[in-house]
Amino acid sequence: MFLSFVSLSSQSEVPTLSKLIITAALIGAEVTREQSPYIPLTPEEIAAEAYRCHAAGASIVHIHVRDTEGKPSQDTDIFRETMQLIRARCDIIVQFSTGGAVTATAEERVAPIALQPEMATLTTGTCNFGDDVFMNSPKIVESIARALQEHGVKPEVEVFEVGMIQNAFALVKKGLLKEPLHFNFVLGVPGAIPATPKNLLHLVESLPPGATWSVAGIGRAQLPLGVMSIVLGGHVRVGFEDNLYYSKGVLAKSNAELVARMVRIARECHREIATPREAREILSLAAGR
Ligand code: KMH
Ligand code: ZN
Repeated sequence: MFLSFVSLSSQSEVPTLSKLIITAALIGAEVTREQSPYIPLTPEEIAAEAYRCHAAGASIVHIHVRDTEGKPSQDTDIFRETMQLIRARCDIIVQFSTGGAVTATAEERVAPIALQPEMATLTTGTCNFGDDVFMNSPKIVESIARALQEHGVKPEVEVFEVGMIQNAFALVKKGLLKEPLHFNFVLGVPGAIPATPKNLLHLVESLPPGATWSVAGIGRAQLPLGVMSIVLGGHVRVGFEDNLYYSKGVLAKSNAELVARMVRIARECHREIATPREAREILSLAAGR
Protein backbone atom coordinates (compact mmCIF):
# COMPACT_ATOMS: atom_id res chain seq x y z
CA MET A 1 0.00 0.00 0.00
CA PHE A 2 2.70 2.43 1.09
CA LEU A 3 4.89 1.42 -1.85
CA SER A 4 2.16 2.03 -4.42
CA PHE A 5 1.46 5.44 -2.90
CA VAL A 6 5.13 6.34 -3.27
CA SER A 7 5.31 5.26 -6.89
CA LEU A 8 2.05 7.03 -7.74
CA SER A 9 3.13 10.33 -6.23
CA SER A 10 6.51 10.19 -7.90
CA GLN A 11 4.81 9.82 -11.28
CA SER A 12 2.06 12.36 -10.97
CA GLU A 13 3.28 15.22 -8.79
CA VAL A 14 6.87 15.93 -9.69
CA PRO A 15 7.01 18.02 -12.88
CA THR A 16 9.67 17.34 -15.46
CA LEU A 17 11.86 20.40 -15.68
CA SER A 18 14.15 21.43 -18.51
CA LYS A 19 17.88 21.11 -18.05
CA LEU A 20 19.37 23.92 -15.98
CA ILE A 21 21.16 26.80 -17.68
CA ILE A 22 23.87 28.30 -15.48
CA THR A 23 25.11 31.77 -16.35
CA ALA A 24 28.45 32.93 -14.95
CA ALA A 25 28.54 36.71 -14.47
CA LEU A 26 32.30 36.96 -14.22
CA ILE A 27 33.10 40.51 -13.21
CA GLY A 28 30.43 43.19 -13.70
CA ALA A 29 31.23 46.89 -13.55
CA GLU A 30 31.33 47.51 -9.82
CA VAL A 31 33.58 45.05 -7.99
CA THR A 32 37.27 45.84 -7.48
CA ARG A 33 40.54 44.02 -6.79
CA GLU A 34 40.50 45.70 -3.36
CA GLN A 35 37.33 43.76 -2.58
CA SER A 36 38.64 40.50 -4.01
CA PRO A 37 42.03 39.62 -5.50
CA TYR A 38 40.32 36.87 -7.53
CA ILE A 39 38.31 38.96 -10.00
CA PRO A 40 39.45 38.63 -13.63
CA LEU A 41 40.19 41.95 -15.32
CA THR A 42 42.05 41.55 -18.62
CA PRO A 43 40.58 39.88 -21.73
CA GLU A 44 42.98 36.95 -21.17
CA GLU A 45 41.94 36.58 -17.52
CA ILE A 46 38.25 36.86 -18.38
CA ALA A 47 38.56 34.24 -21.13
CA ALA A 48 40.46 31.84 -18.84
CA GLU A 49 37.76 32.32 -16.20
CA ALA A 50 35.02 31.74 -18.80
CA TYR A 51 36.69 28.47 -19.73
CA ARG A 52 36.91 27.36 -16.06
CA CYS A 53 33.19 28.13 -15.67
CA HIS A 54 32.35 26.23 -18.85
CA ALA A 55 34.29 23.23 -17.56
CA ALA A 56 32.39 23.49 -14.26
CA GLY A 57 28.98 23.50 -16.01
CA ALA A 58 28.10 27.05 -17.08
CA SER A 59 26.54 27.40 -20.52
CA ILE A 60 26.43 31.24 -20.68
CA VAL A 61 29.00 33.87 -19.68
CA HIS A 62 27.73 37.37 -18.98
CA ILE A 63 30.52 39.72 -20.00
CA HIS A 64 31.60 43.17 -18.86
CA VAL A 65 35.12 44.35 -19.66
CA ARG A 66 37.64 46.67 -18.03
CA ASP A 67 40.25 49.05 -19.43
CA THR A 68 43.99 48.75 -18.72
CA GLU A 69 43.46 50.51 -15.38
CA GLY A 70 40.77 48.03 -14.35
CA LYS A 71 37.96 50.57 -14.80
CA PRO A 72 34.64 49.51 -16.41
CA SER A 73 34.63 50.01 -20.17
CA GLN A 74 32.30 49.53 -23.14
CA ASP A 75 35.20 49.67 -25.61
CA THR A 76 34.32 47.56 -28.64
CA ASP A 77 37.93 46.47 -29.20
CA ILE A 78 38.20 45.06 -25.67
CA PHE A 79 34.88 43.22 -26.10
CA ARG A 80 36.11 41.87 -29.46
CA GLU A 81 39.37 40.57 -28.04
CA THR A 82 37.61 39.03 -25.04
CA MET A 83 34.97 37.29 -27.19
CA GLN A 84 37.63 35.94 -29.57
CA LEU A 85 39.68 34.55 -26.69
CA ILE A 86 36.61 32.87 -25.19
CA ARG A 87 35.51 31.38 -28.51
CA ALA A 88 38.99 30.00 -29.10
CA ARG A 89 38.67 28.04 -25.85
CA CYS A 90 35.07 26.74 -25.78
CA ASP A 91 31.53 26.97 -27.18
CA ILE A 92 30.00 28.73 -24.16
CA ILE A 93 27.30 31.28 -25.11
CA VAL A 94 28.72 34.80 -24.89
CA GLN A 95 26.30 37.39 -23.54
CA PHE A 96 27.41 41.04 -23.58
CA SER A 97 26.24 43.57 -21.03
CA THR A 98 24.49 46.59 -22.46
CA GLY A 99 24.02 47.86 -18.91
CA GLY A 100 27.68 48.68 -18.48
CA ALA A 101 28.41 50.97 -15.56
CA VAL A 102 25.91 53.58 -14.33
CA THR A 103 28.23 56.27 -15.75
CA ALA A 104 28.17 54.92 -19.34
CA THR A 105 26.14 56.73 -22.01
CA ALA A 106 23.47 54.92 -24.04
CA GLU A 107 25.73 55.12 -27.13
CA GLU A 108 28.66 53.56 -25.29
CA ARG A 109 26.48 50.82 -23.85
CA VAL A 110 25.14 49.74 -27.23
CA ALA A 111 28.33 50.02 -29.31
CA PRO A 112 29.73 46.48 -28.75
CA ILE A 113 26.48 44.95 -30.06
CA ALA A 114 27.86 45.47 -33.59
CA LEU A 115 30.13 42.47 -32.81
CA GLN A 116 27.02 40.26 -32.81
CA PRO A 117 27.42 38.24 -29.63
CA GLU A 118 24.80 35.48 -29.38
CA MET A 119 23.08 37.27 -26.50
CA ALA A 120 23.06 40.63 -24.73
CA THR A 121 21.20 42.14 -21.83
CA LEU A 122 18.36 44.64 -22.08
CA THR A 123 17.18 46.35 -18.91
CA THR A 124 13.64 47.59 -19.46
CA GLY A 125 13.38 50.38 -16.92
CA THR A 126 15.14 52.74 -14.55
CA CYS A 127 15.90 52.01 -10.90
CA ASN A 128 18.05 53.23 -8.06
CA PHE A 129 21.34 51.37 -7.84
CA GLY A 130 22.92 51.94 -4.44
CA ASP A 131 23.70 55.65 -4.34
CA ASP A 132 23.36 55.90 -8.12
CA VAL A 133 20.63 55.66 -10.73
CA PHE A 134 20.68 52.96 -13.41
CA MET A 135 19.13 55.03 -16.17
CA ASN A 136 16.97 53.25 -18.73
CA SER A 137 14.48 55.76 -20.09
CA PRO A 138 12.01 54.49 -22.72
CA LYS A 139 14.22 56.15 -25.37
CA ILE A 140 17.39 54.35 -24.18
CA VAL A 141 15.60 51.00 -23.87
CA GLU A 142 14.12 51.28 -27.37
CA SER A 143 17.47 52.25 -28.89
CA ILE A 144 19.18 49.21 -27.33
CA ALA A 145 16.28 46.89 -28.29
CA ARG A 146 16.48 48.17 -31.88
CA ALA A 147 20.24 47.56 -32.04
CA LEU A 148 19.79 44.00 -30.73
CA GLN A 149 17.12 43.36 -33.34
CA GLU A 150 19.22 44.82 -36.18
CA HIS A 151 22.21 42.66 -35.29
CA GLY A 152 20.22 39.47 -34.60
CA VAL A 153 21.25 39.31 -30.93
CA LYS A 154 18.96 37.47 -28.47
CA PRO A 155 18.02 39.79 -25.60
CA GLU A 156 17.99 38.70 -21.99
CA VAL A 157 15.50 41.05 -20.35
CA GLU A 158 17.03 42.23 -17.07
CA VAL A 159 14.43 42.89 -14.40
CA PHE A 160 15.47 44.87 -11.33
CA GLU A 161 11.91 45.98 -10.49
CA VAL A 162 8.56 44.32 -11.21
CA GLY A 163 7.33 47.03 -13.65
CA MET A 164 10.17 46.15 -15.99
CA ILE A 165 8.26 42.98 -16.96
CA GLN A 166 5.31 45.02 -18.23
CA ASN A 167 7.73 47.29 -20.07
CA ALA A 168 9.06 44.23 -21.92
CA PHE A 169 5.52 43.29 -23.00
CA ALA A 170 5.10 46.82 -24.38
CA LEU A 171 8.24 46.32 -26.46
CA VAL A 172 6.75 43.10 -27.87
CA LYS A 173 3.65 45.09 -28.92
CA LYS A 174 5.89 47.66 -30.63
CA GLY A 175 7.69 44.89 -32.52
CA LEU A 176 11.00 45.58 -30.76
CA LEU A 177 11.12 42.27 -28.87
CA LYS A 178 10.14 38.85 -30.16
CA GLU A 179 8.64 36.02 -28.12
CA PRO A 180 9.58 33.69 -26.52
CA LEU A 181 11.16 36.15 -24.09
CA HIS A 182 13.98 35.26 -21.75
CA PHE A 183 14.20 37.14 -18.44
CA ASN A 184 16.83 37.46 -15.74
CA PHE A 185 15.48 38.58 -12.36
CA VAL A 186 18.04 40.52 -10.35
CA LEU A 187 16.98 40.69 -6.71
CA GLY A 188 18.76 42.47 -3.91
CA VAL A 189 20.35 45.52 -5.56
CA PRO A 190 20.11 48.25 -2.88
CA GLY A 191 17.34 50.56 -4.09
CA ALA A 192 15.57 47.95 -6.24
CA ILE A 193 13.47 44.82 -5.55
CA PRO A 194 14.55 43.05 -2.33
CA ALA A 195 15.82 39.47 -2.54
CA THR A 196 12.95 37.59 -0.91
CA PRO A 197 11.40 34.28 -1.98
CA LYS A 198 7.98 35.96 -2.09
CA ASN A 199 9.25 38.61 -4.50
CA LEU A 200 10.80 35.95 -6.75
CA LEU A 201 7.51 34.04 -6.82
CA HIS A 202 5.62 37.19 -7.78
CA LEU A 203 8.06 37.89 -10.63
CA VAL A 204 7.79 34.32 -11.93
CA GLU A 205 4.00 34.37 -11.73
CA SER A 206 3.96 37.59 -13.78
CA LEU A 207 5.44 35.89 -16.84
CA PRO A 208 3.50 34.73 -19.88
CA PRO A 209 3.48 31.04 -20.85
CA GLY A 210 6.51 30.10 -22.91
CA ALA A 211 8.86 32.64 -21.33
CA THR A 212 12.08 31.37 -19.77
CA TRP A 213 13.72 32.94 -16.73
CA SER A 214 16.80 32.98 -14.61
CA VAL A 215 17.58 34.48 -11.22
CA ALA A 216 20.54 36.49 -9.97
CA GLY A 217 20.44 37.05 -6.22
CA ILE A 218 22.82 39.74 -4.99
CA GLY A 219 25.31 38.98 -2.23
CA ARG A 220 24.27 36.26 0.16
CA ALA A 221 20.93 35.90 -1.70
CA GLN A 222 22.76 34.31 -4.62
CA LEU A 223 22.70 30.82 -3.12
CA PRO A 224 19.16 30.55 -1.66
CA LEU A 225 17.43 32.21 -4.63
CA GLY A 226 19.46 30.05 -7.01
CA VAL A 227 18.30 26.95 -5.14
CA MET A 228 14.71 28.20 -5.30
CA SER A 229 15.03 28.63 -9.05
CA ILE A 230 16.41 25.11 -9.47
CA VAL A 231 13.29 23.74 -7.76
CA LEU A 232 10.83 26.07 -9.53
CA GLY A 233 12.15 25.30 -13.01
CA GLY A 234 13.99 28.54 -13.68
CA HIS A 235 17.65 28.99 -14.49
CA VAL A 236 20.47 30.40 -12.37
CA ARG A 237 23.08 33.14 -12.56
CA VAL A 238 26.07 33.09 -10.24
CA GLY A 239 29.38 34.94 -10.23
CA PHE A 240 31.47 37.78 -8.93
CA GLU A 241 29.33 40.47 -10.56
CA ASP A 242 26.66 39.69 -7.99
CA ASN A 243 28.54 38.02 -5.14
CA LEU A 244 32.21 37.64 -4.20
CA TYR A 245 31.78 35.14 -1.35
CA TYR A 246 31.56 31.37 -1.18
CA SER A 247 30.31 31.52 2.40
CA LYS A 248 30.20 34.10 5.20
CA GLY A 249 33.60 35.84 5.29
CA VAL A 250 35.15 33.42 2.78
CA LEU A 251 35.88 34.80 -0.68
CA ALA A 252 35.28 32.47 -3.62
CA LYS A 253 38.59 31.94 -5.41
CA SER A 254 37.00 31.60 -8.83
CA ASN A 255 33.59 32.09 -10.42
CA ALA A 256 33.89 28.39 -11.24
CA GLU A 257 33.56 27.48 -7.54
CA LEU A 258 30.15 29.16 -7.50
CA VAL A 259 29.14 27.39 -10.72
CA ALA A 260 30.30 24.01 -9.40
CA ARG A 261 28.24 24.38 -6.23
CA MET A 262 25.07 25.06 -8.26
CA VAL A 263 25.81 22.01 -10.42
CA ARG A 264 26.09 19.80 -7.32
CA ILE A 265 22.88 21.14 -5.79
CA ALA A 266 20.95 20.86 -9.06
CA ARG A 267 21.98 17.24 -9.53
CA GLU A 268 20.95 16.42 -5.97
CA CYS A 269 17.54 17.86 -6.92
CA HIS A 270 17.38 15.67 -10.06
CA ARG A 271 17.92 18.67 -12.36
CA GLU A 272 20.47 17.98 -15.07
CA ILE A 273 22.78 20.67 -16.41
CA ALA A 274 22.38 22.12 -19.92
CA THR A 275 25.38 22.16 -22.21
CA PRO A 276 25.76 25.32 -24.32
CA ARG A 277 24.17 23.45 -27.23
CA GLU A 278 21.19 22.46 -25.08
CA ALA A 279 20.95 26.01 -23.70
CA ARG A 280 20.75 27.32 -27.28
CA GLU A 281 17.75 25.03 -27.86
CA ILE A 282 16.02 25.99 -24.62
CA LEU A 283 16.47 29.71 -25.38
CA SER A 284 15.58 29.42 -29.10
CA LEU A 285 18.94 30.83 -30.14
CA ALA A 286 20.09 30.57 -33.73
CA ALA A 287 22.45 27.61 -33.24
CA GLY A 288 26.17 27.55 -33.66
CA ARG A 289 27.06 31.02 -34.90
N1 KMH B 1 26.28 47.39 -13.86
C1 KMH B 1 24.89 47.69 -13.71
C2 KMH B 1 24.69 49.17 -13.60
C3 KMH B 1 23.70 44.51 -17.31
O1 KMH B 1 24.78 43.94 -17.32
O2 KMH B 1 23.00 44.59 -18.30
C4 KMH B 1 24.07 47.18 -14.83
C5 KMH B 1 24.27 45.78 -15.22
C6 KMH B 1 23.20 45.19 -16.05
O3 KMH B 1 25.24 45.13 -14.90
ZN1 ZN C 1 26.01 42.90 -15.85
